[in-house]
Amino acid sequence: RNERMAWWRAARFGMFIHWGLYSIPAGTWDGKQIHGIGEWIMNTASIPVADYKALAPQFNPTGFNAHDIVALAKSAGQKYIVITAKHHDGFAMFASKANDFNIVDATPFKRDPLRELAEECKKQGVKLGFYYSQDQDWTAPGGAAYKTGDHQPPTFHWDPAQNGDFATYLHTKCIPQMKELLTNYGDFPVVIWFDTPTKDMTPALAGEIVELLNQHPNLIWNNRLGGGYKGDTETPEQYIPAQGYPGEDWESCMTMNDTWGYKSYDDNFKSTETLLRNLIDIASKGGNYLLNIGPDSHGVVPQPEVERLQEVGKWIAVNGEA
Ligand code: FUL
Repeated sequence: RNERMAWWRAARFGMFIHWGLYSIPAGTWDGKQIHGIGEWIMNTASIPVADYKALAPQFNPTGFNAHDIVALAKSAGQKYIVITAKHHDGFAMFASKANDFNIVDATPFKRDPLRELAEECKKQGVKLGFYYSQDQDWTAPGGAAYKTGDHQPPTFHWDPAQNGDFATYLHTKCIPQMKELLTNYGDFPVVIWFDTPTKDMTPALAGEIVELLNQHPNLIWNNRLGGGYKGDTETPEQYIPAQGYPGEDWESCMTMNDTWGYKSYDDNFKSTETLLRNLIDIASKGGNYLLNIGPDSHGVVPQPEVERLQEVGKWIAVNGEA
């Protein structure tokens, strides 16, 4: 374990990337600004599955440039990147034979950004991990959903197209896609970042995923798989624990504004000074800082985020590694 965690413990600072179809509505649906975090828009606005899926043919993010994103992370002093391979909306940002709701098969873009990032990360010496929403999936039948709108228990689904059996979803989409992610990208991923487990993820079902993870003994995964598994890392979200987590590996993930996925009108950006103070606070308590960027629907990183990362990097260059 210590050997496996060594690079991660030394890294201190990483880049989180939330990017997907939700960058198209960018916080607005049917002319209304939708409250809350941008990547949750399908759930918060109860968007029907067919309407949400209709975003895919509009997704052509030709401004995406893996070289520049990896170079940006490097210039900021970030040692690893974790990108949303699939968020709760169920859309795969990678080539997937297991499910055709993916960026290669369902969009005019037809490129696999994860592959491009993997190649650049290898070239530029940055590590790459994948976020994968293993439990919530709002477009696959049987995928779980959290309630944020007026959805009815027990499933919290809002569209009959979401109804189905969770184990079937797991066996036909989640596990096959995890296999793709774990085998198709060369040296990567070094991290799998799970999220938002529900009670659907029983110990037995989670155990099937763990069996797969165990075939990759150097892989680091977080404490959000579900089914009672603790994983390798604690994941305080949007806060810095006062005492850290003595004796544990932990990573505070945080946004620069108030959303993970791009929202066109969220300009509530923290100052570079605040970001630096967070980095120093976290590092001094033995944790890692996973700081998010949210590229827009063209694949372009918002300028306020670029500027802040570059300024953080300049401070690190002058004042030494955190
Ligand atoms: C949360 C998710 O529901 C958010 O959308 C985001 O991905 C955050 C990092 O984790 O729990």
